[in-house]
Amino acid sequence: MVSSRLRSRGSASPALLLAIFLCLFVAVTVYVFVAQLYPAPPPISQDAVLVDRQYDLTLYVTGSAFVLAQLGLAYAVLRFRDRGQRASFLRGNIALEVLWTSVTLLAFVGLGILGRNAWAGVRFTPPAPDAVQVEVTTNQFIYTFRYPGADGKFGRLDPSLVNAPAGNPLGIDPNDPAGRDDIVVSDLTVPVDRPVELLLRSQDVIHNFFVRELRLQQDTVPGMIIPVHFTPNRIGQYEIVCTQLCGLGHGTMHSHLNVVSQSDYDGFLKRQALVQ
Ligand SMILES: [Cu+2]
Repeated sequence: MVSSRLRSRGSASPALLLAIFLCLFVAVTVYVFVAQLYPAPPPISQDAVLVDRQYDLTLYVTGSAFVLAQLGLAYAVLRFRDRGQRASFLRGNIALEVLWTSVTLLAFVGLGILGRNAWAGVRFTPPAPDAVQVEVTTNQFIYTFRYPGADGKFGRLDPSLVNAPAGNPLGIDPNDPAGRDDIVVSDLTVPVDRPVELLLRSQDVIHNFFVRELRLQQDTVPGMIIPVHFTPNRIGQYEIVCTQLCGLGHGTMHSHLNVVSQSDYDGFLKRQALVQ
């Protein structure tokens, strides 16, 4: 027993193997990010560009901390390995602990403050007065979009009138004249280069409205109307998905955001006004 302990003393191979593993681990992780193996689709709004910049900054800061910490660990594993010496014991170091706690605090709070513009811009600032307003209603497992029609006013909703088979999935009150020209569709169509304000609602459980190209993800919550706004700057069709595990059909819950020219948007509203 004693002789086998003596034999294992001073062996560099376990420490060396662990240090090599840590270096490889760092190299592979850095490669996955630098090579951009899973790139995000191009952003389609200025807010999305801000989110991307913030993401990159956060990645540089936390990525540098990760690389330094792992390489430091590899160095320490090798440098302070068992050489048969007596192990020394440290009761902590107040100065060091204050230092690394402050640095971590500064990094987290600082990144949070810097990211505030990207996150809060679409939520806590009012949209432009000429924003196109669309109400978004989620339920298991569909999206329903409502436009206010020619009068610019949404009709009153009455939950007791909700009846999808009868063609009134939102419960629009037929006695409210403001609701007679409301347009209800299952895809979201908006004009390019114009501010759009969404009013997010949910009829049953918590769902989510997520468009990757907008870098915009917002829960929809029963009993709340949550406004978000954005200005899409690229014509195209983009997927809208629900990112809350909202029930058995969650995986099928999606719709489309169609960003079209102003004339196509006018045509869409005219066509829908005729068929509603
Ligand atoms: Cu959902």
